[in-house]
Amino acid sequence: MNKTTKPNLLKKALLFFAVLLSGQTYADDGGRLWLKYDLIADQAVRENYAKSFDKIVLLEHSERIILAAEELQVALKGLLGKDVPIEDFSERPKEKHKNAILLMLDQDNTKLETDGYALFCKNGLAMISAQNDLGVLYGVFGLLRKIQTEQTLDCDEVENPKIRWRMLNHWDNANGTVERGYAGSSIWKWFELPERIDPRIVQYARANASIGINAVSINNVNASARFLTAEYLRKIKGVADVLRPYGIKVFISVNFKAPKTLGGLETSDPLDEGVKNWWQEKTEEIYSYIPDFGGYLVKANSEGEPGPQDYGRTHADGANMLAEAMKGHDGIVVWRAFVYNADPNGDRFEEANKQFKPLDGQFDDKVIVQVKNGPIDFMPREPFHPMFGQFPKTQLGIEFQITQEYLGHATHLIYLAPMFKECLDSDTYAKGKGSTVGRVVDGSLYQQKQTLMAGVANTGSDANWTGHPFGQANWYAFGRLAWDHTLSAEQIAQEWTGMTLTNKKNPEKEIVDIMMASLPTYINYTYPLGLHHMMGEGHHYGPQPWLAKSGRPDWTSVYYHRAGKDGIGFDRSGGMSKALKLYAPEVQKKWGNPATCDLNYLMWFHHLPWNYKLTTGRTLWDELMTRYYLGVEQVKDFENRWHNLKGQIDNAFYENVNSRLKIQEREAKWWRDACYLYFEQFSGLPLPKGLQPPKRTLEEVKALEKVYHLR
Ligand code: BDP
Repeated sequence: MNKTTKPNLLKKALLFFAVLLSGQTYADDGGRLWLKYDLIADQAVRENYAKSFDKIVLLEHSERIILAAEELQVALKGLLGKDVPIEDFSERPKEKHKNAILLMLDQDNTKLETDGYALFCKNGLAMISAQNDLGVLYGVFGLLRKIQTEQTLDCDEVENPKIRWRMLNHWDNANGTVERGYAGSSIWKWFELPERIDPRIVQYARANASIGINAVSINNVNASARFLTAEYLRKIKGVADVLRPYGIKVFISVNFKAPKTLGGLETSDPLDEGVKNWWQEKTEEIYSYIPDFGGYLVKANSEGEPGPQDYGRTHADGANMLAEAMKGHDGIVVWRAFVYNADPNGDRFEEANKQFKPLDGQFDDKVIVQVKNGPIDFMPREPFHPMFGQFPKTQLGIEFQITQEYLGHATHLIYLAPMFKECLDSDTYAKGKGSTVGRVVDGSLYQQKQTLMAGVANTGSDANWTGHPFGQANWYAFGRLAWDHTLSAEQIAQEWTGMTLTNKKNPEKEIVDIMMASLPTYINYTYPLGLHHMMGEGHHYGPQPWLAKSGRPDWTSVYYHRAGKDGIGFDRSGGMSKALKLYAPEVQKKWGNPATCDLNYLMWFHHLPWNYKLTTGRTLWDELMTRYYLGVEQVKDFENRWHNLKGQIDNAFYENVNSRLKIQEREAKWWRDACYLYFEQFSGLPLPKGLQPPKRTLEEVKALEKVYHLR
């Protein structure tokens, strides 16, 4: 290289390459995620790439472009077994090159947007150009994805992110635990920061950059004010410094009462001058540590968290006050719409719309209102949240849950991209046909400037990051969809499988097929036909459809399924609540009639007799039971198909999934038996022909859940 890289960058680079390489000397623990860079097994494919790449040429010189080049160099060494030198031509940009990968900035390509990249590859030349150096880094990962999945290099494409903020929300606590985390403890290791930065944070940053994630909120939305103390700000700065080279900005979840608890003020009223000043000073202090601080994430007046309503103020008052404190900086305020504290007897489905509708148009430009994909709470299948499409004057972002709180934690194999897609592709009809949730969220429907897709992270200190090895695919898929929500779930599954497990046609297809069938399978043995919220109390694991008493009626199961002698389901078309009215007329029309309502959402909107005849030709009871039983058979089928993959993919990965599938089978039966035995008391009907009743009793099945509450 003609120019020397800065020493701190070199040090960091060496550190992470050391870790990267050390991962290869032991059995694969999954820690390298989809960035394995193992030698491509097919010699012909490998040599074909190798002959095209004799050098990496920098036509621009910046720390991040050097980082990108070094990533490329390490990857090519691993994938092709070839040392490809990096050469700096930034002062001789006119020179011609052959068999090279060119990294450059390009301000003239009008198709390029911020952070996007253009990738051209033909005849031994690959050119990656972008408006900024982060785009170049993304382009490098884009090219690597093609090589890792063994594509022919013949391309001329421009990739721009559809969404501005592609964010992971960590629900990590100061004591190292992770709320709803199933993969070990927090990756941040707060007690070691800032003196010791765990090298895994660098790996984490690389993985995120490789899928375009550019923002991370580091702590639980049920936030401790401790994260705003100088002590913690120094720790957060330590994290931010490591994430920055990879283009990732840090956000902090804040506790709305912090002016009182931390600042010693009398109040935290957002309209109080002292409170405003406190936030302004706090914000300046944060920027003095983290000059590119992303902003605040706020859970307010929800599930007991403090908020502006405690002082008779609105969500807009609270959010705008924080936005005001951000003025003069690039930061934003992400204000969550997951609120349901008003009326425990009403339908939670309606609460966010009720509280936010009068505020449409009142939020500052720096505020994004973050709405969960569905109206209740990350259930395995929810209709899209009725706020989407109904808030033309508010910048809405979407929040998915990547961690599997209601989806079997880390023991069930579930690929979540089809769930994310189902929501993003749903038509709100807000501005006529084609007004999809994806178009609300990417800003194209209402021309909103700030756009956001957030996912509650599933990462932890487990060696493979996510507990269940397939959890990695969900992290990957979330990032890819945040970048481009029009990608298909199947395409993303193929990419991930190719990068992580195998590019051989048959096993790859088999794995992708299992992934694509996994969510419907889980739903079959847990929540068929739109049933929801019947999980074990508190821990949210396993079935508890009999749960009838809790802190609030809408924390029970019976509240949601409403099973009785007369039938089952929550009639939101007018009978039990009017929530369906929150949707556009076209949606109401379709879902409002049980004959035309999507079967997947049936019990979300209708209460129907057990013998109600469905479009499948079966009665409601028979269909429910058929699905419960089918779900278990599908898991067994996954197990058999998985066995055939032995020897065709990494053995540690194989064994890990194999043992988890056994748990999944046991628990699928648990769900099936619980739901059959419990609902049978009301329906009084036999199982459809050919299905065998469980050998255990309802009491025995209930006892399985009780174990979770023993002290
Ligand atoms: C629920 C979780 C709870 C979270 C809450 C939220 O059970 O732990 O705090 O969502 O999103 O699903 O705020």
